[in-house]
Amino acid sequence: MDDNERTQLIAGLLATQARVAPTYFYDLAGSRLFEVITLLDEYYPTVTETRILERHAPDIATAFADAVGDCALLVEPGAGNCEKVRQLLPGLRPAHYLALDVSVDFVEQALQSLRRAFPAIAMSVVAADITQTQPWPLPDSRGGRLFFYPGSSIGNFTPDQARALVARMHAACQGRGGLLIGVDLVKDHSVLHAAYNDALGVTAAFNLNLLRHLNRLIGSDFRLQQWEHHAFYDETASRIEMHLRAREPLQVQWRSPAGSGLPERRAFEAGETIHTENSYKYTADAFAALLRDAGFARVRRWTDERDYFGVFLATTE
Ligand code: AVJ
Repeated sequence: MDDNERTQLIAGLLATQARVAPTYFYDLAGSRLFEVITLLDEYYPTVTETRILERHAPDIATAFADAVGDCALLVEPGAGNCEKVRQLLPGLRPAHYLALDVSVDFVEQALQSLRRAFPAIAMSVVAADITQTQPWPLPDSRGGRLFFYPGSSIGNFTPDQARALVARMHAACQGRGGLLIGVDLVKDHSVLHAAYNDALGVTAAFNLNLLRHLNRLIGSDFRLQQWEHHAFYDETASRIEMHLRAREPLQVQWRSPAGSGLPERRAFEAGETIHTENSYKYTADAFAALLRDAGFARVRRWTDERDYFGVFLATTE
């Protein structure tokens, strides 16, 4: 991490409502904890999406081919363990699979077994956080491009930010391509609440682990026993909010980049929080409208029996 990122991170900690971007959940332990979350009974999104992809991967590949032809480049931002793309590769047969992720080592491990299973497909990983504004490091490709953005990661953005990100993907398709994206849908609040407040406390550990990560990144002295997990559904905003809440009055110190002029400590009152994540939920119609507003010409959707989760294919034609 560079000083610019450190400065942004510390500015977030100093804000009246302290905040840290959810990107910082995913150090090695955080990535592993997230994998455990996906195995929990309460956390329905991953299994539900996987079932939708298993069932409909052939239709999805056909729909893409009908709209734009061969897939020259399949790009997966935030690829993580690369498990979901396995479903797609046999039908889609892209010439090149490019994983973009902040944790290159984690993805590189996953790619080793994927390469053995699909030797005909070129595979690579590049370190990139697509939420940062730098141009995306995409290779030239002849033929259709497909962005694959599963897991409802799009839920971490506000709807305006989400539309802007989708519009960048649309632009990066260069007139011939698509976006295959998974989105968590609005549903009974108790189901949503339980998904972020699991009985085993894995989501709490995942949230608290962010403080360990910060301690390494900015030399802070967060003590985990002084904090607790707090997650709730805000119906008006249509989002889950995750926070870390101070159990008692406390002080935190860190090292700010030289010359940044940023204070190197903050006091938190008991009950004050650090906002660590938003996870927006959409209706299927609202999300289809967002994809069209971002420039895509055509949208197809697949869902599960309970309408818990949506998989959308948006194409340029
Ligand atoms: C990876 C952003 C989709 O919002 O459900 C899971 C992250 N946070 N449990 C989500 C998460 C707490 C997850 N996303």
